[in-house]
Amino acid sequence: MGVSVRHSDEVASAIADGTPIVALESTVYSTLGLPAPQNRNALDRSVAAITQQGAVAAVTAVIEGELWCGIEPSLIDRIFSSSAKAAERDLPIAVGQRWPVGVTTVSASLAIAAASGVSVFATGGIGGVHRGYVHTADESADLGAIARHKVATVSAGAKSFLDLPATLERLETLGAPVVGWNTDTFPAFTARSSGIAIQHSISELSSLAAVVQTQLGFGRGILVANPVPVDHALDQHVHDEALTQALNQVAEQGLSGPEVTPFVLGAIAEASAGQSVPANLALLENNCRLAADLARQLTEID
Ligand code: PSU
Ligand code: MN
Repeated sequence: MGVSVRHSDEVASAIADGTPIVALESTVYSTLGLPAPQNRNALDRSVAAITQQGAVAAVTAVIEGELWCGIEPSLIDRIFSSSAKAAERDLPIAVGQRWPVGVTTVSASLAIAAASGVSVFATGGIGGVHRGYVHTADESADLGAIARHKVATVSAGAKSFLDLPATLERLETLGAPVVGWNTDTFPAFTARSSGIAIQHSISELSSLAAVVQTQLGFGRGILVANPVPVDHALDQHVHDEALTQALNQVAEQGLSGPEVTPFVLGAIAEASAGQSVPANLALLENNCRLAADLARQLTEID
């Protein structure tokens, strides 16, 4: 007895006939991830990038207490205004208590994708180990989910406000391989590089697919780190100033738990005078494109 997941007609037929599919989260497209109306624009661009590369996009969410992998187009508007964040551990609550809408984080999306047999997932930047972890023990559920579920995650590394060395250490402990797409350093979301070395850089789609296929064969996941496109990286000075301001605000307001990430993302957008948003959109689109290429290549191996 597994969980029951609903699919749009388009995604249901893609599952049935083996068309490549890329799962997407919904938190990043809600008010928690990007300011309106850019969140809608971000989803349109993400879906278009996946479609152009010959794959089908499957947005995950909880709607009226049901899990969706490939939301029905008539229901998609529900996610743009939602602020009900659902991580993996919230899914049983969201279903059991019939939440009208729950926007899925990376961890929740991976659980739903895996339950639907979808092998590739794209996001912007994953969550990770927060700075000050020794005091708060705040580590995103994303990391465990990336390792545990039989799905490849494509992201522009992890967000710059995290403790990135600790994030990579945790991925190692959890047994999640990290491979760079044309990079031998870990990307830091709107920055192409954090300066932290990662061991494996891959630049051929066929070898990426072979690595992913092997790890999925173990029934487990992998992180593919794809740097933001050169022209769209956020100016480092603008970023650093905005980040310092945002982190000070978190400390002043004594924020903790699931509200930290949306707050910091919003504060960075504000403090960078909106400059972080186009970078965010560009890297999302870029990850969707690579994820679709990977999904296509995987179906060719099969
Ligand atoms: N990356 C973004 N915007 C976001 C997130 C990631 O560019 O909104 C979301 C993702 O859904 C991710 C979540 O899974 O933040 C992590 O939250 P937390 O740190 O509370 O685990
Ligand atoms: Mn947390």
